[in-house]
Amino acid sequence: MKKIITLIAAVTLAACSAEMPHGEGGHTHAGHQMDKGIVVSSARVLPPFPGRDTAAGYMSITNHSKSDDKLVSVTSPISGAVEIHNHIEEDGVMKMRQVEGISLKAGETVELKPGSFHLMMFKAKLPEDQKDVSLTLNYQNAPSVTMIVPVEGRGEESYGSSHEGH
Ligand SMILES: [Cu+2]
Repeated sequence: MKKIITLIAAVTLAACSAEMPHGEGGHTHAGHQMDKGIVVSSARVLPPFPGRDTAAGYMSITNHSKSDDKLVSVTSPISGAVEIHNHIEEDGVMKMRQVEGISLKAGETVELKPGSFHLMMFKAKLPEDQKDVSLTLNYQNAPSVTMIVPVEGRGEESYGSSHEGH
């Protein structure tokens, strides 16, 4: 873990140095804050199945910045424990695993979707009439972002059993 942090720090430093020659006015922020940053799209929350209390979260994350970053944690007022998971194939069987975070390589898009990376929101408090959920995404380098995400199936057609198998 320490090794990874050092490596990313080195990459960020290199990106900052590369931007120095521009010498734009008001260049008081760190280099990575001057980029377009990280853009999240198609974010949605799948409510728990009847009798369950675990909600799932899906989205598409694009890192438009020049340096690699990482989604390290997610928080939400509806759940005291939001975990980042991945599905990994082991001996031909798909297994779900909690992961430390999701690497967001510069210029690349990562999809959180069924059968791949996803968010698990345990003990979710999501009343029937609640149509959206606040999610805060915490990155290793970029500033944290809080966004309002629609609850799937509430106000539009549901994908139904897309998170089956949990
Ligand atoms: Cu999961």
